[in-house]
Amino acid sequence: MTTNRTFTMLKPDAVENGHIGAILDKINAAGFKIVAMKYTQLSTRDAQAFYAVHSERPFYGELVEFMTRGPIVAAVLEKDNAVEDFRALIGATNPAEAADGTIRKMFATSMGENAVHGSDSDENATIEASFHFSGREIF
Ligand code: FUP
Repeated sequence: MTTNRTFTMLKPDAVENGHIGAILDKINAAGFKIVAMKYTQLSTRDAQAFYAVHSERPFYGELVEFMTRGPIVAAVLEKDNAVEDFRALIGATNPAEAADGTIRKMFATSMGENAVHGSDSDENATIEASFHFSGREIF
C-alpha cells in the first residue's frame, strides 16, 4: 500500500547555514503540504535510536554526533507518492552524486552532512513520523 505522507528533517548543517527558509520554499514549490512541523534538537539517545539501522556501520558515531550538534526542523509532508517524490527532490545521499536542482545538490556539503533526511519507505515514514510527533501534532 502506498501512503501519501513522508517524514523529513532539515539537519543541523542546513539550520546552521541559514537554509531553513530556502529548503521549505523548494518543498512547497514541489507540491508538498506540511502537515506537522517542529524546531527541536535530538539527544544522543534519540539519534542513536533513529539511526539504529546503521549502528554497525563505521560512520554511525559521527552520524550521531552530527545529528545532535544543533537544532533541526522535523516535518511530515503530504503529497501523492510522497516518499518516492521527496527522495527525488532531495537527491542522492552523497551531494557530489545528487542531480542538479535537488536539495542536496544545492545545500549539502558532504555525504555525512547532507542537509536533509527523507524516509525511504512508507513503513519507515510512519515509524519516523511517530518518533517525532504525537497524533494531535499531525494535521
Ligand atoms: P539517505 O536515505 O539518503 O538519508 O541515506 P542513508 O539512510 O543510507 O544514510 C543515513 C545517513 O547516514 C546519511 F544521510 C548520511 C550518513 N551516511 C554517511 O555518513 N556515510 C555513508 O556512507 C552513508 C550514510
